[in-house]
Amino acid sequence: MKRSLALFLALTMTAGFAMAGQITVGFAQLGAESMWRTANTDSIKGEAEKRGINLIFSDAQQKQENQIRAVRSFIAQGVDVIGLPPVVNSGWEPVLREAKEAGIPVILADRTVDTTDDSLYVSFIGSNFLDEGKNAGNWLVRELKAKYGDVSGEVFELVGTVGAAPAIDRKKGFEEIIAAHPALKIVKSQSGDFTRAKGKEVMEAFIKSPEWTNAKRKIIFGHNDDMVLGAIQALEEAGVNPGRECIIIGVDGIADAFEAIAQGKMHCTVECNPLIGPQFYDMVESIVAGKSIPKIVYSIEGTYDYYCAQALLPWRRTLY
Ligand code: GYE
Repeated sequence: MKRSLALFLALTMTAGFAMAGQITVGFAQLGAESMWRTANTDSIKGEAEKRGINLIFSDAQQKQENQIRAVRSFIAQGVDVIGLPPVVNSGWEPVLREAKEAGIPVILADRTVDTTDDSLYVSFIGSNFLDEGKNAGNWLVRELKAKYGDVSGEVFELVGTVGAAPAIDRKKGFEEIIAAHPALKIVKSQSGDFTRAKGKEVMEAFIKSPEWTNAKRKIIFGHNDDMVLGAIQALEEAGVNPGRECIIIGVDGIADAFEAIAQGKMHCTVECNPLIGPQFYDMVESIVAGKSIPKIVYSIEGTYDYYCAQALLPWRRTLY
């Protein structure tokens, strides 16, 4: 009796007092590691407020165990729908099964999971990371052909979080494209965990390597713009002119990358749209209304280099 009273109090307090008929969503955000993520969080929070949805939001600080704990607490609180951007793609089956058994639909928002049982989540909303890697590779091949007439060079790769879907697939997509050009090779590849600080650290180590000293045409491919911006800082501190001495490609399309491109410090950014709040809650509302929903919803994305970045920077600042 006492226990159930305590449980009742705990539940009503953390659920944020949903009003009758109000939809409650638990969103287990993975962290605040990049500008992409900040924009994504703003989109998820802002759109909930606009629609009058009771959002229970948590930040796992890039730790899977924190995300799992958050999902379990959403299950205990009996939310209507759970939103989950999984920090890494493995190790989710037990907790997803718990949600399924409790009858709570989980939408994978942004990143995917590696499972053979796709009944464990109702849908994935986000980007096609494989295509993003291919977009980066295709832009590079085109650029090398246009600028030098030959497709060769040494790629220094800043990898995202180890085991994360965007890191795995961006690498795969990029490698698929450059595989057709044997003189274009990845010579160094290391994780910068999608953060500016770690991107800088990894670049500092790259600069000291023999591969860097021996490289004839230096190319930097970062799995996100924040790591690339950290790398640019490392290059400048080491007296390297990033725009002139390297070819630099990032992913996300954050406004700071547009600015770096417009300043001639970076060459290209492949778009990855973080503003998925409206699509996410459209889906939540459809689920609650008992409507059927698609299993995958991909964002439509482009690639931006000098002329676009210069012209579009003011517009981009209004987005992310
Ligand atoms: O590209 C990166 C962020 O999961 C698509 O996570 C997202 C990635 C994004 O840290 O900047």
